[in-house]
Amino acid sequence: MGNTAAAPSDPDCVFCRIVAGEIPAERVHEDDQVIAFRDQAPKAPVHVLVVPREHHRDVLELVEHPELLAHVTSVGGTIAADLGDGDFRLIFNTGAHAGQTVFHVHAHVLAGGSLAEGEM
Ligand code: DGP
Repeated sequence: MGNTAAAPSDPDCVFCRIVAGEIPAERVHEDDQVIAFRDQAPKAPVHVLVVPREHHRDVLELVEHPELLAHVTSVGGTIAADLGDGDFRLIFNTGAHAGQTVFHVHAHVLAGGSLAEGEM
C-alpha cells in the first residue's frame, strides 16, 4: 500500500485494529462512519480521538471526503459538550514533524477544563 493511498482498512495500522475491535480502547462514541475513544496518554481532562472507520493517512486526505471531515468535527463538538463544558480544541497533527505518530487520520478533542496553557 502506498503512503498516500486511502484504503478501507490496513492490517498493520493500530487504529484500524482498534476500529476492528482487535485492540481494546475506551470508546465514548461510535457510529457508521467514526469511532471515538480516550487517548492512552491524555493531555487534558477530556482527551478523545475521533477516528474515521476507513483508513486515510491524514487530514489532507480527508479533505477529499468533506462530509466525513465535517462529521469528525461535529462528533468532536458533541463529545466536548457531553464530557466537558462544550469548549474544546480540535487538533490534527499532520506529518511526523508536526508530531503525527499514527498515520490513520484522527482528531484530538481536548476539553474539560482551562486549556489556555495546554501542552498541545
Ligand atoms: P498523534 O501523535 O497525533 O499521531 O496522536 C496519536 C495518539 O494516539 C497519541 O496521543 C497516543 C494515542 N494512541 C496511540 N496508540 C494508542 C492505542 O493503542 N490506544 C489509545 N487509546 N491511544 C493510542
